[in-house]
Amino acid sequence: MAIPGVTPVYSGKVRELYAIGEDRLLLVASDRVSTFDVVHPTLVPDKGRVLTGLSAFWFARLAGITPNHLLSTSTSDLPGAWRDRAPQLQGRMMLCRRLDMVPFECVVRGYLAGSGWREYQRTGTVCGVRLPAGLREADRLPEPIFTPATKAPDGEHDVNVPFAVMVDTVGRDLAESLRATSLLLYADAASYAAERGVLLADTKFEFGLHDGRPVLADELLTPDSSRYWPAHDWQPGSSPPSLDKQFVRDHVLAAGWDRTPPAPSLPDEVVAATRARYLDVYERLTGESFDAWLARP
Ligand code: PZK
Repeated sequence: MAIPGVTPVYSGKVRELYAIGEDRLLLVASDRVSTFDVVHPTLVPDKGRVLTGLSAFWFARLAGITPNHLLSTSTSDLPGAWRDRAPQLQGRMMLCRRLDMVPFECVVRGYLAGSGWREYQRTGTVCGVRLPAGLREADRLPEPIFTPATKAPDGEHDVNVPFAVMVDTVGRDLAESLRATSLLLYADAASYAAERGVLLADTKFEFGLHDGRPVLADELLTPDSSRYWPAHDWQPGSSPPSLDKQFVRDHVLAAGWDRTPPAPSLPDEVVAATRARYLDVYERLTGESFDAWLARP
Protein backbone atom coordinates (compact mmCIF):
# COMPACT_ATOMS: atom_id res chain seq x y z
CA MET A 1 0.00 0.00 0.00
CA ALA A 2 2.19 2.82 -1.19
CA ILE A 3 1.08 6.09 0.36
CA PRO A 4 1.39 8.84 -2.27
CA GLY A 5 3.82 11.60 -1.40
CA VAL A 6 5.50 9.81 1.50
CA THR A 7 8.64 7.71 1.18
CA PRO A 8 8.84 4.52 3.23
CA VAL A 9 11.94 3.94 5.36
CA TYR A 10 11.67 0.28 4.46
CA SER A 11 9.65 -1.31 1.73
CA GLY A 12 9.03 -5.04 1.86
CA LYS A 13 7.44 -7.40 -0.62
CA VAL A 14 4.00 -6.96 0.88
CA ARG A 15 4.26 -4.10 3.40
CA GLU A 16 5.83 -0.74 4.05
CA LEU A 17 7.31 1.04 7.03
CA TYR A 18 7.15 4.84 7.44
CA ALA A 19 8.92 7.03 9.98
CA ILE A 20 6.65 9.06 12.27
CA GLY A 21 8.93 11.59 13.92
CA GLU A 22 12.10 10.30 15.52
CA ASP A 23 10.91 7.44 17.64
CA ARG A 24 7.89 5.86 16.00
CA LEU A 25 7.20 3.84 12.85
CA LEU A 26 4.02 3.22 10.91
CA LEU A 27 3.77 -0.34 9.63
CA VAL A 28 1.30 -0.67 6.76
CA ALA A 29 0.21 -4.07 5.48
CA SER A 30 -0.81 -4.16 1.81
CA ASP A 31 -3.14 -6.59 0.05
CA ARG A 32 -0.26 -7.96 -2.02
CA VAL A 33 0.24 -11.71 -1.94
CA SER A 34 3.30 -13.77 -2.82
CA THR A 35 3.90 -17.42 -3.55
CA PHE A 36 7.34 -18.97 -3.82
CA ASP A 37 8.73 -15.57 -2.77
CA VAL A 38 7.31 -13.75 -5.80
CA VAL A 39 4.53 -11.14 -5.51
CA HIS A 40 1.50 -11.56 -7.77
CA PRO A 41 0.15 -8.62 -9.75
CA THR A 42 -3.33 -9.30 -8.31
CA LEU A 43 -4.37 -8.04 -4.86
CA VAL A 44 -6.37 -10.04 -2.31
CA PRO A 45 -8.78 -7.44 -0.90
CA ASP A 46 -8.47 -6.95 2.88
CA LYS A 47 -5.53 -9.34 3.26
CA GLY A 48 -3.44 -6.59 4.91
CA ARG A 49 -6.32 -5.81 7.27
CA VAL A 50 -6.67 -9.45 8.27
CA LEU A 51 -2.96 -9.75 9.02
CA THR A 52 -2.96 -6.50 10.99
CA GLY A 53 -5.99 -7.64 12.99
CA LEU A 54 -4.28 -10.93 13.75
CA SER A 55 -1.07 -9.20 14.84
CA ALA A 56 -3.04 -6.87 17.12
CA PHE A 57 -4.89 -9.85 18.60
CA TRP A 58 -1.68 -11.75 19.34
CA PHE A 59 0.15 -8.69 20.70
CA ALA A 60 -2.66 -8.20 23.20
CA ARG A 61 -2.89 -11.87 24.08
CA LEU A 62 0.85 -12.33 24.57
CA ALA A 63 1.59 -9.00 26.28
CA GLY A 64 1.95 -10.79 29.61
CA ILE A 65 4.92 -12.75 28.28
CA THR A 66 6.90 -9.88 26.81
CA PRO A 67 6.57 -6.16 26.05
CA ASN A 68 5.92 -5.29 22.40
CA HIS A 69 6.32 -2.39 20.01
CA LEU A 70 2.64 -1.83 19.21
CA LEU A 71 1.39 1.60 20.31
CA SER A 72 -1.88 1.88 18.41
CA THR A 73 -3.86 0.55 15.46
CA SER A 74 -6.18 3.56 15.44
CA THR A 75 -5.96 6.15 12.68
CA SER A 76 -6.97 8.78 15.25
CA ASP A 77 -3.52 8.42 16.84
CA LEU A 78 -1.76 9.46 13.63
CA PRO A 79 -0.15 12.89 13.35
CA GLY A 80 -2.35 15.46 11.61
CA ALA A 81 -0.49 15.23 8.32
CA TRP A 82 -1.51 11.57 7.99
CA ARG A 83 -5.21 12.00 8.77
CA ASP A 84 -6.32 12.38 5.18
CA ARG A 85 -4.95 8.89 4.55
CA ALA A 86 -7.10 7.43 7.34
CA PRO A 87 -9.56 5.61 5.06
CA GLN A 88 -6.85 3.65 3.26
CA LEU A 89 -4.93 2.98 6.49
CA GLN A 90 -7.95 1.95 8.57
CA GLY A 91 -7.47 -1.61 9.80
CA ARG A 92 -4.07 -2.13 8.16
CA MET A 93 -1.78 0.15 10.19
CA MET A 94 0.26 -0.37 13.30
CA LEU A 95 1.86 2.63 14.96
CA CYS A 96 4.93 1.21 16.66
CA ARG A 97 7.79 2.20 18.89
CA ARG A 98 11.01 2.50 16.93
CA LEU A 99 13.57 0.01 18.24
CA ASP A 100 17.14 -1.01 17.60
CA MET A 101 16.42 -4.25 15.81
CA VAL A 102 18.18 -7.49 16.71
CA PRO A 103 19.64 -8.81 13.43
CA PHE A 104 18.23 -12.35 13.83
CA GLU A 105 14.90 -13.95 13.09
CA CYS A 106 13.81 -15.86 16.18
CA VAL A 107 12.22 -18.92 14.60
CA VAL A 108 10.45 -21.56 16.66
CA ARG A 109 9.45 -24.87 15.10
CA GLY A 110 7.03 -27.36 16.61
CA TYR A 111 6.81 -29.44 13.43
CA LEU A 112 9.28 -30.40 10.73
CA ALA A 113 8.62 -28.40 7.56
CA GLY A 114 10.20 -26.09 5.03
CA SER A 115 13.91 -25.36 5.43
CA GLY A 116 13.95 -27.31 8.70
CA TRP A 117 12.78 -30.46 6.94
CA ARG A 118 15.33 -29.97 4.13
CA GLU A 119 18.21 -29.50 6.58
CA TYR A 120 17.09 -32.49 8.66
CA GLN A 121 17.08 -34.74 5.58
CA ARG A 122 20.64 -33.74 4.75
CA THR A 123 22.17 -33.66 8.22
CA GLY A 124 19.76 -34.97 10.88
CA THR A 125 19.91 -31.52 12.52
CA VAL A 126 18.06 -28.24 12.26
CA CYS A 127 20.23 -25.19 12.93
CA GLY A 128 22.69 -27.49 14.62
CA VAL A 129 20.00 -29.03 16.88
CA ARG A 130 20.29 -32.82 16.64
CA LEU A 131 16.86 -34.43 16.19
CA PRO A 132 15.81 -38.06 16.60
CA ALA A 133 16.32 -40.26 13.54
CA GLY A 134 13.38 -41.37 11.42
CA LEU A 135 11.25 -38.24 11.54
CA ARG A 136 8.94 -37.66 8.58
CA GLU A 137 8.05 -34.41 6.86
CA ALA A 138 5.50 -32.48 8.96
CA ASP A 139 6.12 -34.67 12.01
CA ARG A 140 5.58 -33.04 15.36
CA LEU A 141 8.93 -32.51 17.10
CA PRO A 142 9.53 -34.06 20.53
CA GLU A 143 9.57 -30.48 21.79
CA PRO A 144 9.58 -27.10 20.03
CA ILE A 145 13.04 -25.92 18.98
CA PHE A 146 14.53 -22.46 18.59
CA THR A 147 16.23 -22.11 15.19
CA PRO A 148 17.56 -18.59 14.63
CA ALA A 149 18.19 -17.22 11.15
CA THR A 150 20.05 -14.22 9.87
CA LYS A 151 17.89 -11.80 7.95
CA ALA A 152 18.57 -11.76 4.24
CA PRO A 153 17.58 -8.87 1.94
CA ASP A 154 13.94 -9.05 0.84
CA GLY A 155 13.38 -11.85 -1.64
CA GLU A 156 16.43 -13.76 -0.45
CA HIS A 157 16.02 -16.68 1.87
CA ASP A 158 17.01 -16.21 5.49
CA VAL A 159 20.00 -18.29 6.51
CA ASN A 160 19.56 -20.74 9.39
CA VAL A 161 22.41 -20.46 11.88
CA PRO A 162 23.43 -22.37 14.99
CA PHE A 163 22.42 -20.74 18.28
CA ALA A 164 26.15 -20.24 18.98
CA VAL A 165 26.34 -17.76 16.08
CA MET A 166 23.60 -15.69 17.68
CA VAL A 167 25.42 -15.84 21.03
CA ASP A 168 28.63 -14.62 19.38
CA THR A 169 26.83 -11.70 17.74
CA VAL A 170 24.44 -10.40 20.43
CA GLY A 171 25.94 -11.88 23.60
CA ARG A 172 24.89 -14.87 25.68
CA ASP A 173 22.44 -13.07 27.97
CA LEU A 174 20.38 -11.52 25.19
CA ALA A 175 20.48 -14.64 23.01
CA GLU A 176 19.28 -16.85 25.87
CA SER A 177 16.61 -14.36 26.86
CA LEU A 178 15.25 -14.16 23.30
CA ARG A 179 15.29 -17.93 22.98
CA ALA A 180 13.40 -18.41 26.26
CA THR A 181 10.84 -15.73 25.37
CA SER A 182 10.36 -17.12 21.85
CA LEU A 183 9.70 -20.61 23.19
CA LEU A 184 7.16 -19.27 25.71
CA LEU A 185 5.39 -17.25 23.00
CA TYR A 186 5.25 -20.25 20.69
CA ALA A 187 3.97 -22.59 23.40
CA ASP A 188 1.11 -20.27 24.31
CA ALA A 189 0.16 -19.47 20.72
CA ALA A 190 0.38 -23.08 19.53
CA SER A 191 -1.79 -24.46 22.31
CA TYR A 192 -4.34 -21.66 21.86
CA ALA A 193 -4.46 -22.22 18.08
CA ALA A 194 -4.72 -26.01 18.44
CA GLU A 195 -7.86 -25.57 20.55
CA ARG A 196 -9.30 -23.77 17.52
CA GLY A 197 -8.40 -26.44 14.98
CA VAL A 198 -5.25 -24.78 13.69
CA LEU A 199 -1.72 -26.16 14.03
CA LEU A 200 1.07 -23.62 14.33
CA ALA A 201 3.86 -25.53 12.58
CA ASP A 202 6.43 -22.79 12.98
CA THR A 203 6.72 -19.04 13.31
CA LYS A 204 9.22 -16.24 13.25
CA PHE A 205 9.53 -13.54 15.90
CA GLU A 206 11.53 -10.35 15.61
CA PHE A 207 12.81 -8.37 18.55
CA GLY A 208 14.37 -4.98 19.03
CA LEU A 209 15.85 -3.20 22.00
CA HIS A 210 14.33 -0.23 23.83
CA ASP A 211 16.54 1.24 26.57
CA GLY A 212 18.56 -1.97 26.31
CA ARG A 213 15.58 -4.25 26.97
CA PRO A 214 14.11 -6.69 24.43
CA VAL A 215 10.77 -5.75 22.89
CA LEU A 216 8.74 -7.92 20.50
CA ALA A 217 8.38 -6.24 17.09
CA ASP A 218 7.20 -6.70 13.51
CA GLU A 219 4.01 -8.55 12.61
CA LEU A 220 3.10 -11.31 15.02
CA LEU A 221 1.86 -14.82 14.29
CA THR A 222 0.31 -13.88 10.95
CA PRO A 223 0.04 -16.39 8.11
CA ASP A 224 2.90 -14.47 6.40
CA SER A 225 5.25 -14.97 9.36
CA SER A 226 4.00 -18.41 10.38
CA ARG A 227 3.07 -21.75 8.93
CA TYR A 228 -0.51 -22.53 9.95
CA TRP A 229 -2.04 -25.87 9.02
CA PRO A 230 -5.66 -26.96 9.29
CA ALA A 231 -5.49 -29.60 12.06
CA HIS A 232 -7.73 -32.04 10.18
CA ASP A 233 -5.45 -32.00 7.10
CA TRP A 234 -2.34 -32.83 9.08
CA GLN A 235 -0.70 -36.12 8.38
CA PRO A 236 3.03 -36.72 8.77
CA GLY A 237 4.70 -37.77 5.52
CA SER A 238 3.85 -34.65 3.55
CA SER A 239 3.36 -31.02 4.42
CA PRO A 240 -0.30 -30.00 4.51
CA PRO A 241 -1.11 -27.00 2.32
CA SER A 242 -0.73 -23.76 4.23
CA LEU A 243 -4.03 -22.51 5.55
CA ASP A 244 -3.99 -19.23 3.64
CA LYS A 245 -2.37 -19.62 0.24
CA GLN A 246 -3.49 -23.08 -0.69
CA PHE A 247 -5.71 -21.94 -3.58
CA VAL A 248 -3.05 -19.58 -4.93
CA ARG A 249 -0.38 -22.28 -4.94
CA ASP A 250 -2.71 -24.88 -6.41
CA HIS A 251 -3.73 -22.46 -9.15
CA VAL A 252 -0.27 -21.28 -10.18
CA LEU A 253 1.14 -24.80 -10.22
CA ALA A 254 -1.81 -26.12 -12.25
CA ALA A 255 -1.35 -23.15 -14.60
CA GLY A 256 2.21 -24.31 -15.17
CA TRP A 257 4.03 -21.33 -13.66
CA ASP A 258 7.72 -22.25 -13.22
CA ARG A 259 8.13 -20.07 -10.08
CA THR A 260 10.38 -17.53 -11.77
CA PRO A 261 9.25 -13.88 -11.94
CA PRO A 262 6.95 -12.43 -13.00
CA ALA A 263 4.23 -14.21 -11.04
CA PRO A 264 0.98 -14.71 -12.97
CA SER A 265 -2.19 -12.78 -12.19
CA LEU A 266 -4.88 -14.63 -10.26
CA PRO A 267 -8.43 -15.34 -11.48
CA ASP A 268 -11.38 -13.87 -9.55
CA GLU A 269 -12.42 -17.20 -8.04
CA VAL A 270 -8.92 -17.82 -6.64
CA VAL A 271 -8.88 -14.31 -5.16
CA ALA A 272 -12.34 -14.80 -3.64
CA ALA A 273 -11.49 -18.21 -2.16
CA THR A 274 -8.20 -16.88 -0.75
CA ARG A 275 -9.87 -13.83 0.76
CA ALA A 276 -12.48 -16.10 2.37
CA ARG A 277 -9.68 -18.26 3.76
CA TYR A 278 -7.96 -15.26 5.35
CA LEU A 279 -11.21 -14.08 6.93
CA ASP A 280 -11.84 -17.59 8.22
CA VAL A 281 -8.39 -17.79 9.85
CA TYR A 282 -9.01 -14.41 11.47
CA GLU A 283 -12.37 -15.41 12.88
CA ARG A 284 -11.22 -18.86 13.99
CA LEU A 285 -8.22 -17.54 15.87
CA THR A 286 -9.69 -14.38 17.35
CA GLY A 287 -13.23 -15.63 17.93
CA GLU A 288 -14.42 -12.27 16.59
CA SER A 289 -15.99 -11.24 13.31
CA PHE A 290 -13.71 -9.57 10.80
CA ASP A 291 -16.35 -6.85 10.38
CA ALA A 292 -15.88 -6.00 14.05
CA TRP A 293 -12.16 -5.45 13.39
CA LEU A 294 -12.96 -3.10 10.49
CA ALA A 295 -15.56 -1.22 12.53
CA ARG A 296 -13.32 -0.41 15.48
CA PRO A 297 -12.99 3.32 16.14
C1 PZK B 1 11.84 -2.79 11.49
N1 PZK B 1 11.52 -4.18 9.80
C2 PZK B 1 11.00 -5.19 8.89
C3 PZK B 1 8.63 -4.46 8.55
C4 PZK B 1 9.07 -3.62 6.01
C5 PZK B 1 10.13 -4.17 6.76
N2 PZK B 1 9.71 -1.39 15.78
C6 PZK B 1 10.69 -1.34 14.83
N3 PZK B 1 11.73 -0.48 15.02
C7 PZK B 1 12.70 -0.41 14.11
N4 PZK B 1 12.71 -1.14 13.00
C8 PZK B 1 11.73 -2.01 12.73
C9 PZK B 1 10.66 -2.15 13.66
C10 PZK B 1 9.57 -3.06 13.44
N5 PZK B 1 8.73 -3.78 13.25
C11 PZK B 1 11.06 -3.80 10.99
N6 PZK B 1 12.57 -3.48 9.50
C12 PZK B 1 12.79 -2.62 10.53
C13 PZK B 1 9.90 -4.59 8.06
C14 PZK B 1 7.60 -3.92 7.80
C15 PZK B 1 7.82 -3.51 6.52
F1 PZK B 1 9.27 -3.18 4.78
